[in-house]
Amino acid sequence: MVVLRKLPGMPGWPAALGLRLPQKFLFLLFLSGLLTLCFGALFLLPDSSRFKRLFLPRRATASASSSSSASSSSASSSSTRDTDLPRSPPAAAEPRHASPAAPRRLREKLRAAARMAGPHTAPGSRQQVQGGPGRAQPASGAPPARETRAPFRFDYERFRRSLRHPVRGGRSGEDAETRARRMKIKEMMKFAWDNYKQYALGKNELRPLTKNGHIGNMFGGLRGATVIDALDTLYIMELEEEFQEAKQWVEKSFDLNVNGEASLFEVNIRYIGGLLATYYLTGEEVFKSKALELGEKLLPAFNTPTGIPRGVINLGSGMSWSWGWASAGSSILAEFGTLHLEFLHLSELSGNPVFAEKVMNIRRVLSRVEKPQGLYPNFLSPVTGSWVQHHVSIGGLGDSFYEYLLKSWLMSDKKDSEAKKMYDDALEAIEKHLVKKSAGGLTYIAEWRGGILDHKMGHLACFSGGMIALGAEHSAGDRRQRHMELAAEITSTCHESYARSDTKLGPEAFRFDAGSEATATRLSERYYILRPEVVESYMYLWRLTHHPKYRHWGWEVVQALEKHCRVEAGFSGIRDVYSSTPIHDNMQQSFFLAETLKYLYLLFCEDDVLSLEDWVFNTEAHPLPINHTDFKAAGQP
Ligand code: DMJ
Repeated sequence: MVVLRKLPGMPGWPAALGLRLPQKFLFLLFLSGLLTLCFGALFLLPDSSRFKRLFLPRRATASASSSSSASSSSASSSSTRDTDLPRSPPAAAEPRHASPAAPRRLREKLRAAARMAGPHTAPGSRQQVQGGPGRAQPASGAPPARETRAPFRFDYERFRRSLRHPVRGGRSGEDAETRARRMKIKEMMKFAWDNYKQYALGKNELRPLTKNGHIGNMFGGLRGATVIDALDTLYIMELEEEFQEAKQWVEKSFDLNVNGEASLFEVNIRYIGGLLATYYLTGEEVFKSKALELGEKLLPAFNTPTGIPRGVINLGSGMSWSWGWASAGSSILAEFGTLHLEFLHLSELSGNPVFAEKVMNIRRVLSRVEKPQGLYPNFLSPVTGSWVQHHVSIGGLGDSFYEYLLKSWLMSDKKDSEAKKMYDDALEAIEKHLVKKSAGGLTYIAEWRGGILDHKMGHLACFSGGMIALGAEHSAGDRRQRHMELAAEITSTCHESYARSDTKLGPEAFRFDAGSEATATRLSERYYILRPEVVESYMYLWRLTHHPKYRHWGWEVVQALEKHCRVEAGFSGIRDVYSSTPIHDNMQQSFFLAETLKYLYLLFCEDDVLSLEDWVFNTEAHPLPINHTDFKAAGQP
């Protein structure tokens, strides 16, 4: 109407009826042009899928699907390098609606949309995962695109048939003492859970002295870290009622629509790991869908020039950044190197390769970057892909990166030979440069700062006894024997760090200098926060050697926990392991239920409970299945 009024000599629509023939002709010509323009615009508007569905013939949907997969193929290959990817990509399925006869501009526009949607439309993608800021859903809340193929479905029954042992074991034959000790650990788990439930359900951890909950700032507004971390332990220990309580909380109260700053690493190992493991153990869909939904929320952290994710992500907005304390905006080796196992399973369960692509890209960057003396420093720039500082450690900041190399290979049923080679090479460099023997004959793994050794081992580094033993078990000849000995020696050193304290619990870090041997020399390193790494190594060494000393040492830990950490309403860390009447830190860490108690329990189980032939444990002790059947090392070329 506005246009009509502006035309010279045309006062309005009724007056147009009185026009002469050439004028009428011109007017009709103009009108038909205008209509064509409007009709065309319906297709070119960004949110035009509803109109297209109305106007395009049905068969166009199917015929366009092949061209959509071609365009999405190029999308996936460039996705991890595109820093400008939108956080909520447009509907990935839109190209399926493009008619082969649609104008070239339209087809180009739709292809561009698919490119922006990136990996969500990668070839072979059979299902869009719902939820999260990165989710692929039709724009403006339009109904989901019509699928032309059957939606992807993970075959849970087939997976269960592929296991070699019942998950909770099937053999008996243990002696009465072993059974009694296992039952004691089960009682400790029930006590830890019951108190958490009573005083802190829905918070992240229990504060057992003040009998309330702790939320903290590690999980970006997510709650219930202890619930998620405890689920699989409750299940394995056959604490059925308690497992149901935890499951109900997940179903009714676990809210993923949060808006806060989370550690990518912690959310992955505790929440995604815990949910995935519980899904595989029970087949309950709720755990799978929550894991996938949360996994989608983590994807924006990978939008960096190298695809190396930043350490912190806002789960609501998708904004991500590096830790303030990490030098020059770097990402941490143990954080971005500890995503591989969980992300492969997210792809396996969703049929969406995006997760596997993200971690395979991390692998690519790490395998190409030059390593000083073959070692992996702990700080890498997500912008340039180069090391920022030459600090190397098998303890904090480095630890689980090495663990995940070995376990990626094991989880792939030994097909992922690249991971195995990286693990072997890294361990060789560690043996050559970092493994030392103290004056008193204790083997330890030192830290390395630009070529200078720091003769210190953190409690965290004590997981390495178990890891090296697990790797040795799958090696041959010389290397097998050498690594098994190294693993036993390191585990023994870690045991010494416990044995030399008044509480028989180990300090946060211990040193081998200035006359000290496996003891903390600084006040700030004397605390114990219910960490699992030492009992984790006992569990692996027991399973792989059956030497009774590992059960004996594990039982010493149980007694020390009972004596020094058990309080009226749960278990608490202590501030000084060298004090026989230690002060409590008022915190029952969620990893105490996920790891410490689980590894202790498994130490007193038969080997077929969560058999190492069927499962690898993620770094939070959540069991993930080995791919005996068809879950190929997804994302590999
Ligand atoms: C756990 O959250 C994990 O084991 C992680 O890899 C590092 N350490 C803590 C427990 O000590």
